[in-house]
Amino acid sequence: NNDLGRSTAVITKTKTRTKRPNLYRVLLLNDDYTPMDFVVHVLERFFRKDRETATKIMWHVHNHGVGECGVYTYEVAETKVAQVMEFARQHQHPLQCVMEKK
Ligand code: NFA
Repeated sequence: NNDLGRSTAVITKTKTRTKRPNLYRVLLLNDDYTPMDFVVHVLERFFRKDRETATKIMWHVHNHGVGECGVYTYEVAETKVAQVMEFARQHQHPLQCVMEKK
């Protein structure tokens, strides 16, 4: 600005608005055929679980029909599901992996 020779500066401050992303649970579904060791391996390889945690989740899925492997943003969850489904297909196991909005 410049009023009557008095020079001023105008600083515009942009407000930061941090949006929380939508989150998605990635779930494994039980079936009668996929070997328990294979499920534990999937949890270690694609969901970065240690052996003990992976084994707990595997038993939870086996006993309850479904269990949570992790919570991710949309694109990450979508990629995990695709990777697990392709890996199960390659090994001819019927293991199913799905995602659901939290
Ligand atoms: N129910 C499978 C079995 O008895 C093991 C399994 C666990 C499969 C978790 C899928 C998910 N071999």
